[in-house]
Amino acid sequence: MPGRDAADPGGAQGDVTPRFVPYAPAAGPRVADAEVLARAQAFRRQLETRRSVRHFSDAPVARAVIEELVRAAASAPSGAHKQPWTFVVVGDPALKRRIRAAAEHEERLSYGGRMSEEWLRDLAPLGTTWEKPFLEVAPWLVVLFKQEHALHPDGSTGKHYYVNESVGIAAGFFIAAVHAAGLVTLTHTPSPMGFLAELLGRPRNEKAFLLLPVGHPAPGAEVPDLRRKPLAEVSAVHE
Ligand code: IYR
Repeated sequence: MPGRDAADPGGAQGDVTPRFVPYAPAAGPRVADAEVLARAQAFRRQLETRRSVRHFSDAPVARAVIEELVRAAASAPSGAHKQPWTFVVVGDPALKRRIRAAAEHEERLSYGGRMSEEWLRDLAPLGTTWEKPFLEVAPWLVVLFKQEHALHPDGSTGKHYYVNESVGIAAGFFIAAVHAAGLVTLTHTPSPMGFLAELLGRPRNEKAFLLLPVGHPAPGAEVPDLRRKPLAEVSAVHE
């Protein structure tokens, strides 16, 4: 290996020579300070209009749109660039019906006693119940699975790193992409979620992470009247 010898402490890393390519935006002019602020503000304002919506229209959304949203999500950074996620996209009405039935079975048990009194009190302002009609009404359900480790075609396995962080970031990208496209979603976490891997025939290295229905909002859809914490409450600065 060029540039490596027995004294190199690189260890296993020494097996691969890193290859770098230009960061494309660095080839253009530096963005002026005022423009940086304007862009940050515009993006922030757009994100602030996002809400978790639970009332969906059954109006169709093209599969090509969902594929773009998944591509956007899959551009997220991940531990050692292992991209430890699988986005399973479900539009089949029969499968959506089965997912709804299984999710509502779990949710009925959760709302009926598995969740603590404090938890139920905390959820009260959201107006959620065990009933999840959106799982059938939304044209698409995107089930995001985390890959706890790699599972190669020959059956061998490999390590994945910071899986929850990586998949959480990808979920954030997905949610932002849905919003930017003018559609709505919510992060649904029927608990326990084991039924999803089973119904969707996922390999043993995958565990359901989030279920994200995607579609247009129902006409007149409402959301809870919530306030976001002000900047001073969510941040601390050491300048
Ligand atoms: N999984 C349930 C309960 C639920 C829990 C939390 I934390 C929420 O922020 C919202 C709902 C459900 O989806 O209804």
